[in-house]
Amino acid sequence: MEAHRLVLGDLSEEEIRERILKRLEEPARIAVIGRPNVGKSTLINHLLGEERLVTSPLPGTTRDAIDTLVTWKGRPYRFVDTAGIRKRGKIAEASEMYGIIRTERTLIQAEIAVVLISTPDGLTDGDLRIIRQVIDARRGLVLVFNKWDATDPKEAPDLTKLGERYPFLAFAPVIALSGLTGKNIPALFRHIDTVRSWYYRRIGTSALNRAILPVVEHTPPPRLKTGAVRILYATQVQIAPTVIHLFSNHPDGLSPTYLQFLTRKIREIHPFTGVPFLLRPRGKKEGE
Ligand SMILES: Nc1nc2c(ncn2[C@@H]2O[C@H](COP(=O)(O)OP(=O)(O)OP(=O)(O)O)[C@@H](O)[C@H]2O)c(=O)[nH]1
Ligand SMILES: [Mg+2]
Repeated sequence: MEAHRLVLGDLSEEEIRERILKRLEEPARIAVIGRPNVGKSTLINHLLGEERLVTSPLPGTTRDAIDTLVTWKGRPYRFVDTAGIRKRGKIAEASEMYGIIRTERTLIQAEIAVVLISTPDGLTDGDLRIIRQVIDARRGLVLVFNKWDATDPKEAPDLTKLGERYPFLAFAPVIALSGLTGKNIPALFRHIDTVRSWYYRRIGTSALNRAILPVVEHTPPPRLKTGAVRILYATQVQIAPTVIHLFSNHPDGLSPTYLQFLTRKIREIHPFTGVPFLLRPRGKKEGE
């Protein structure tokens, strides 16, 4: 799944900076994904300003992923349209599986996933499954409520409440959009830029520990029967996607709940907007 990761290893700070800058000069790679018929091809068409991609009211029009290079304010963005999934009677379930595989394939090459949700349909289980795929692949995430033009303003969802209702989505920017009319497309690019800059963000070890250690001291991990679980320090070991190692005398004693709590606390200082980062416990003895 890691097509473009930057493992920091023994790289010097300067080498890390150079590699990040080189990556950021390349076109942003964006996967446009979502359930059939949510408007993926229409959005990319609008960006292109021409009818190069086939859009139609039938799900499954797009046979293969197509790359589209778009220039916005002088910067290049490569959008990948995910093929629609043909649903036909008995093969509906198989189609759904193909959808998951195709989404996964598109995600491998992408830095950022723009997940389209149909506003008139609301957030469905199918949408949530696709969003979880993005989080599992740890790609940058921008949530888009598309077809906003087709919703009665009185019925429109309150997007500022989404993170309260679904706390696991609170890290991601969410916007209203219409790929048909082009409403809010500048905001889409703004959010893509923000998420991409966090996707390539390197937080130095001392800055990271200034964010973590006071929290750990104030609210240490729950004790095990065998003794206290201590957190020694944290360090970012990978960029794109972000991986942070958390060194502890009992790495297996850190519960998912505590890791989520620490993740939330890190985000209060280093928001990693739209970036689902991984906090991975690692073993180390004190003083080692
Ligand atoms: N009102 C409105 N309709 C839209 C919008 N975007 C797409 N549509 C309509 O929704 C239908 C599906 O659009 P597509 O762009 O083909 O959707 P898709 O996600 O590419 O579909 P598949 O490739 O089949 O998965 C078409 O009838 C579009 O005209 C939008 O922003 N507003
Ligand atoms: Mg399509």
